[in-house]
Amino acid sequence: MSPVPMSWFQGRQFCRSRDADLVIINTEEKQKFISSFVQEFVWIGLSDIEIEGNMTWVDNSPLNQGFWEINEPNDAMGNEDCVELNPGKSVLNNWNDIPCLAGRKCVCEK
Ligand SMILES: [Ca+2]
Ligand SMILES: [Ca+2]
Repeated sequence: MSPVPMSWFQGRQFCRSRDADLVIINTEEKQKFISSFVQEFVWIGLSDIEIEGNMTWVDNSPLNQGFWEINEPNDAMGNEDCVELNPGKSVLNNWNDIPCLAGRKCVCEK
């Protein structure tokens, strides 16, 4: 995890400079695992920066199973393209799309 909050883009750079990338969560097991140790809002490696409404992982794989909060992703104000995980919400429904320039710590994975 990064020690301080940063934008999604900076978070990606932070991870990549460590020979890693933002975390990809493609199973329920992994979702539970990440949610179990994270204690604040964090970035995960999911966004619809490229094509609005088309959520993709940082390795360009498509999103198969999402663990969204209720009524998310909502692209609020047409300006929410990056995804945070909020450990305060229920484990299988804790993702939200928010503005990519918001400050969040990030979870990296090798
Ligand atoms: Ca969006
Ligand atoms: Ca949202």
